[in-house]
Amino acid sequence: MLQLTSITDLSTAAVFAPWMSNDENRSGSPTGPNTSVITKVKPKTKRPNLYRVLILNDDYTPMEFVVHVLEKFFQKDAEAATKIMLHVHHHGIGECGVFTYEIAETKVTQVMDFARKHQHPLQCVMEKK
Ligand code: TYC
Repeated sequence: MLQLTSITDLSTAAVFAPWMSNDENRSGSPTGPNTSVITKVKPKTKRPNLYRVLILNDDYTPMEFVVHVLEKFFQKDAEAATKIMLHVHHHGIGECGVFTYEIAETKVTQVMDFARKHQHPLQCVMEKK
């Protein structure tokens, strides 16, 4: 007879080793006749580290250029982009988005290259959340 306790969720699995008799387990200890070993499988999902991409205020970059950057690289519509730009203008710094490390790094590089190409001093940085 197989002694199985109830399996209550999908992360629970029975592990059977076909080369072992039913009265031994992986530690080699007998568990008694006709006994199965139930092993829990841990879901191994990890949340990625997240990074804020921020832009900084300065006295020279035109407001329209900052709005354009937010539309072009951060998929903001005109209203959202204008709000962020004005927040940065008044408070000195503001969030463009939150991304995994590689994406955040790419955004920072894209914005810095684009600002430099147009000879604006706009600064863009990333910060771990
Ligand atoms: N302060 C700039 C101006 O008055 C506008 C500006 C806003 C610049 C946001 C940078 O990240 C910035 N022209």
